[in-house]
Formats: sequence, structure tokens, C-alpha cells
Amino acid sequence: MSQTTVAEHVVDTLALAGVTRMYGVAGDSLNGITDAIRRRGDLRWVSVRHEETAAFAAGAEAHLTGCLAVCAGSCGPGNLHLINGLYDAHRSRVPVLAIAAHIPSREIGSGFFQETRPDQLFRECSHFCEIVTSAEQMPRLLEIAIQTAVSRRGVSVIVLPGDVALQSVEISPVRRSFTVPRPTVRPSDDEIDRLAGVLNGGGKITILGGAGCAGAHDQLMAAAARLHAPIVHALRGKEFIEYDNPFNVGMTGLLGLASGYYAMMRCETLLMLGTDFPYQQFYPEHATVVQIDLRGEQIGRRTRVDLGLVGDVAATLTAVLPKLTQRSDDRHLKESVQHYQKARRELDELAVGEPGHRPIHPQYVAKMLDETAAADAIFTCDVGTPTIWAARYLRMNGTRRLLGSFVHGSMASALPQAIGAQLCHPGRQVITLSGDGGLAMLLGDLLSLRQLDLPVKLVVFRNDALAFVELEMKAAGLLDFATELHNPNFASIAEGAGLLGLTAETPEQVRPMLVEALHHDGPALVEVLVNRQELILPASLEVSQMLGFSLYMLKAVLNGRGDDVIDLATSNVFR
Ligand SMILES: Cc1cc2nc3c(=O)[nH]c(=O)nc-3n(C[C@H](O)[C@H](O)[C@H](O)COP(=O)(O)OP(=O)(O)OC[C@H]3O[C@@H](n4cnc5c(N)ncnc54)[C@H](O)[C@@H]3O)c2cc1C
Ligand SMILES: Cc1ncc(C[n+]2csc(CCOP(=O)(O)OP(=O)(O)O)c2C)c(N)n1
Repeated sequence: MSQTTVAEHVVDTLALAGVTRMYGVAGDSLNGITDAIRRRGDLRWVSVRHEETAAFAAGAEAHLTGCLAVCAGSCGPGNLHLINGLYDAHRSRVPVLAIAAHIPSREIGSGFFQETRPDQLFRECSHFCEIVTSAEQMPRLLEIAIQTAVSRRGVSVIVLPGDVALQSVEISPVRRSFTVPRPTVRPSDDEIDRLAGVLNGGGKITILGGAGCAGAHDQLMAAAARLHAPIVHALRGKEFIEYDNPFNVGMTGLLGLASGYYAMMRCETLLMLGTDFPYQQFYPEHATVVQIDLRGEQIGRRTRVDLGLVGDVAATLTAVLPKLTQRSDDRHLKESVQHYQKARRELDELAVGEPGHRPIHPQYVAKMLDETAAADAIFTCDVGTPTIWAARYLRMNGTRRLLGSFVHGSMASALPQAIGAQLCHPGRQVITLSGDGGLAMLLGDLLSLRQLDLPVKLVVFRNDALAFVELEMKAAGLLDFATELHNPNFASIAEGAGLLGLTAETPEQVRPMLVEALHHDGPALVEVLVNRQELILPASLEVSQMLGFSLYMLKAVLNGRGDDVIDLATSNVFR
């Protein structure tokens, strides 16, 4: 039998599993791995400037392709830096393998230079996290890690001491295929009958759909048509639900539209499809709730559920559709859709850019971006106010994609996610909606765009503040504190890093600069000086409601305890 090193065997196994790149920062404990990659042409080492970027980029790749993506960090601080991006990937249920290189095996436990305990550190953000202490464990342990990541969808971590990586191992046949399991999961016939019974007999029905509706658009539309049900979506469902959807009434939640909120609150039967929408206060109190989720443990997590079924959304709807009777009363649907059209109109009215008016309304920037971006653009947005603008003004069409750290809620994901997105979709426009705080947090990886030759376009909402936090402080009746950002000119920094750098100071500059950046043959950054105290809550405002406006009520809105005032915000009134 011929011999190879553990590191070579790892890289062979990954290549055979279809992995084409590994994101990371080199380090001597990783030398076995990086050297094995150097000597082959089918798996690329992607050098970034921060391991957190590597993990976010791998997570974005996994999100977009559905396949395993890989990142790596050297021992101690190197792999520790992966952790935030790994948490994000794990919570978003995308398959990522992390190789955490480790200190020499004979030193483990001695308090050696750079010693950490990666096998414990990553346990919380992975389905599988094991340390390789002998060459003989490989490649089986790696195979289990890969299989776990793709089948349970989430993170696996292999902790590999640098010396073990260089040990010889006999080549054993590796598994050639790590298939992503795609079983057809649907409730039993009896359960389908019960589901049909509840839906046929229920009062006004509203559907709340989430990311689990991916690939179920046809079935979703058919069910909504049969039930005359408005469809509300949770943020991660936006890219799969919003488009070509006459039943769409928008998102609910703090950043949602009043129409999404009311369609949920006024229904008598709520049908939850593939969603883990987390905010309990936005669920109706008295409706009959039916929840369908691929994972049984998700059922009843967010609200009381009357009927909870385990199944894939598409398969379950396909099974129940023939049993659903056509509803005749469409008043709830009509009212909800009309309300949505009004709320939508009002949001669009806020997205204006009067020539010369400073500072620029960020809504206008997002709307212009939506209008000028390609039909198949991939957007990434930072946590903070860019999440709001993306949720409200980017229109999805079934091809466009939208990524963000929506479950884990970490700042600074937009740039690293764009790196992963652009690498796996080199022909598509990849555009960030970056916060100035978010961009600065992982600013070093601006340099990666040139180094990796990635034509990513960054749109920076520069408000010189941690504006989302300021909003939260105001809502809590606190004074702004610790939120000021003293920023440089990001366009100059971009130019220094070899990007096209543009600064829009007035509304009339926004569209031409976005167009210039989007058509630029290479990476580009457009910094837009936007209003720091901008409206971010929905827009339908009555003067009578305004009279009762108070911080308490605003807090009530944020807590979901408001009713009509859910859609108030001061800067909407005084603009
Ligand atoms: C600053 C900020 C503000 C936010 N504000 C809002 C807001 O106002 N409104 C909002 O909606 N979100 C908001 N979010 C996002 C929010 O935190 C959640 O991440 C989001 O609502 C969850 O969306 P989801 O239910 O579609 O996805 P997930 O949480 O990923 O849930 C998907 C569910 O579908 C299940 N599933 C997967 N595949 C299938 C399948 N094939 N069939 C059946 N089930 C399946 C999964 O098991 C899971 O339970 C905000 C995030 C940030 C960062
Ligand atoms: C890593 C991390 N640190 C802190 C927070 C808390 N936080 C949420 S939004 C936000 C402000 C984001 O600022 P910026 O990127 O400038 O966007 P803005 O809201 O100002 O548009 C902060 C600090 C977080 N979510 N993640």
C-alpha cells in the first residue's frame, strides 16, 4: 500500500467531495494542508486577511450552492477568529467544514504557546467537532464530519494538530460521494387529512412563510389561491416568496410592513410554512396555528401550535392541495393585499432624492440600487440599518439572492459574504449594502478584493454612527452614547486599495455613481452620505396617532406591543 500524509489525504478527500476552494489565513500549524493544496490544481487556497472573513465567505458559498464549503485557521488565535462566521453558518443551517489546526499533539494540555481548546470552543457552533490525535483516524473522521455537515446542515469542525497533519498514513479508498440527502418528507396520510380538515374548516387564513419555502413557489401560490390566503414572509424567506406573488403582503416584525403585521394579527388561522420567525410578540394570540417544518424540534418554538406537522413545504403542500376546497370568501385576502399596496406606496414615497437635499435618504439609495442592479444580482447586507433597506427596497425575482447574518445577527458580514458569493458566481453582480461600522469592522478584507481579483461592488451607507443602536437607545428612552463614528473617506481608502472609489454627497449623484460602479470592470466602492436619523419603521401615519406618540409607544412598537402605532416614526413625520 502506498503512503501519503494525513494532510494530503484530507485535501484528496475534500476534492473528491467536490470542494473547490478553502478560505483561510496560513500559519505553520496549517502548513501540511496548505502545502498539499499548493501541489494540486483542483482545489484553490483563498487567502483572506481575517479568519472571520474566511468563515463568512464559506457560509455564503454554502448558502448559495447548497454544497459543502470549507474554511481553515491555524492553531490558537488563528482558528479562534473563525468562530463568529461559523456561528453564523451553523445558525443559518448551511454546510461548512472548518479545519482548525492545533498545537503539536505532544504539547496538548501543557499550556503551550497559542494553546486553546478548539474541540471545546467550537462545540457550541457545530454538529460535529472532533480532534484527530492519530493518523489512523483519518480519513474516516473527516468523512463523518463532511457527511454530518451536509446531512444535518450546519458546521463540522476537524481539529488537526500540525504534527498529525504531517504524519504518514496508508492510502485507503476514500468515499467518492457525499450526497446531500434529499428525501421526500411529508406528514402521514392521516396527518394530511387533519391538515386539510383544519384549513378547510378554518376562518380567515394567513400564511407565514420562511426560508423553508425555497423550491416550493408553485405549491405555495396554489395553496394561497385555494385558501384565499395572504402570504406574509419572514426575512430569510424573502428571496423565495416575494416574487411573482399576487398574495404577497410583505414582511412582519420590527422591520416589516404594517400590512404583514396586520395580516398576521387579524387572521383566524395561521399557517406557518418553513419558518422560525423568532419574535413571539408578532404572532396572533387567538388564531388556530398550524406549523409545518422539516425539523420536528422547530414546532411550537415561537408560538402555541394547534397542529404541528413534520414535512418539507413543497411535498406537504403537494399532498394536501387535492384535499383543499376552493374558498369563496376572499375579503381577508383582498383587504390584506390592498393594505400592502398602500404600505408599499408609502414606503416608496419615502425613497426620494430631491436634488441638492442633504443628507441623502438611505431609502433612496436602496431603491436606486434595486433599479440599477442586474436581474440576477446577489446582494449581501450588513446587520444594522442596511438590513432594513435591503428588506424593504430590494425586489427579489426568483433569481436574485439576498444574504445577511439574519439569524446570528453579526455585524460586518456583507463584505466577507460577498467574497464567497463572487468566488462561486464569478459571472454575477455581487453587491453589498454595507454599514460604515460594519465595513470598518472587517475593513482589512477590502484588500482581498484586488488580491483575489473579485469585482464586488460595495455600497456604503455612511451615517457616521452605529445608527441601528441609536434607534434602539432612543426607543429605550436613553440618550445616544458610544455610537459616534469618526470615519475616514471610504472612497479614498478604496482607491488606495486599488478599487474604484466614489462618494455621493447629494441625491443626484447617487444613481450615476451606482451605475458607474456596477459597470466598472473590477471592484468598486460607492460611499453615500446618508441621513443618520432616518425613519426606519413602516410609514402609514395618521396625525391622531402622532398625538399619542411617545418613546414608550415607540418602545411598544419595538416590542411588538403597539397596535396602530406599529408604523410610526418621527423622522417620517417631520421630513
Ligand atoms: C437587524 C435585524 C432585524 C431583523 N428584523 C426582522 C424582521 O423585522 N422581520 C423578520 O422576519 N426577520 C427579521 N430579522 C431576521 C430574523 O432574525 C430571522 O432570521 C428571520 O425572521 C428568520 O426567517 P425564516 O423563518 O425564514 O428562516 P429560518 O429562521 O432559517 O427558519 C427556517 C425554518 O424552515 C425550516 N425548513 C428548512 N427547510 C425546510 C423545508 N424544505 N420544508 C419545511 N421546513 C423547512 C427550518 O427547519 C427552520 O425552522 C432581522 C434580522 C436582523 C439582523
Ligand atoms: C459583531 C457585532 N457587534 C455589535 C453588534 C450590535 N450592533 C447591531 S447593529 C450595530 C450598528 C451597526 O452599525 P453600522 O454598520 O454602521 O450600520 P448602521 O446601523 O449605522 O447603518 C451594532 C453595533 C452586532 N450585532 N454585532
